[in-house]
Amino acid sequence: MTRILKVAAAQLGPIHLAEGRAQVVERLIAMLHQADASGCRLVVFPELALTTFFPRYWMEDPAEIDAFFETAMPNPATQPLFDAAARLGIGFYLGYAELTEENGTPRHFNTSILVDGAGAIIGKYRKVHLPGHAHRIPDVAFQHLEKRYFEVGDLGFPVWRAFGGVMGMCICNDRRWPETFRVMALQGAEMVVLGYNTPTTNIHHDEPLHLRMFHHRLCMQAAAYQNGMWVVGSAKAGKEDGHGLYGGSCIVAPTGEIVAQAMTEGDEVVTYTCDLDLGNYIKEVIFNFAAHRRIEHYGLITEQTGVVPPEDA
Ligand code: ING
Repeated sequence: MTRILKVAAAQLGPIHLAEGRAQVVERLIAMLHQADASGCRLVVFPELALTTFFPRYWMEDPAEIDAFFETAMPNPATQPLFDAAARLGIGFYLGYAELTEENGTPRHFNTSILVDGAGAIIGKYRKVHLPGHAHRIPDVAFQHLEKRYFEVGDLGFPVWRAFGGVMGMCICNDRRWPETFRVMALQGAEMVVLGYNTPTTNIHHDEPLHLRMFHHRLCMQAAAYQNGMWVVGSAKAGKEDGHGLYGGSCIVAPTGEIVAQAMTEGDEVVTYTCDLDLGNYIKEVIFNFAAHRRIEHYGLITEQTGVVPPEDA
């Protein structure tokens, strides 16, 4: 029997500094209902979906920084979202800033959770690939301080049996690193869902705008095809207090084809009826890992972090 999962990439428009979590959660619930009306059973919200993309700001006061984090999940602000999803029987992916405490030490992570149709959290992921910088860069329009505000994720790249298949999660910059998807594919992942907040401009390089969207799609399409999996990416988009984030939320088939994508930079629900068996022929032949991979030649990938070029002749 074909395993069908109708999924929604629930793209969020901008969240301004002045917008509280209650207002955002109302927007998320509205998109849940839209997705439900079209028969979706899984809704993918963006990275850091409860607040503005605060790593763009230099902050020094720990209380100011921690105000962007959730100390519990669900919590009073997000409980209405969990309740609405459970009433509808819809699962969801939610990205948020996680503040937790381990052995008396506060820990800060860029986190996502996978919640089932009964409102139970079945999986948690903490962002591994933190882009940007930890120091303040002078004379730029915005900062990208994920390395300052978050620790590197400590949960690896787990997968879960859910929604009739094997599901994986990642977050934003993770999609640019092929290791992310390969590690989950080696565990049988058939769909990886992710949220992202990607600035429309590059503060380090005068990069043509068309390349931003090209690279975003390239990463997800390559990952989908090379691992025979569905990839769903959901943006927080638009101008947040004047700072642009691009949209381009999309659903990518195991063939590498984009089968649905957002048209706007606002709140927009992008849906597709996914056949979870579509990637089988790709994984049984061309990317049959057991038949074709040669791990005896891949050692450098995990033994070496940076580049070591050959000695000068
Ligand atoms: N944002 C961006 C992303 O990976 C970035 C950062 C943009 C890195 C463009 C490289 C090039 O989509 C987050 N939040 O990771």
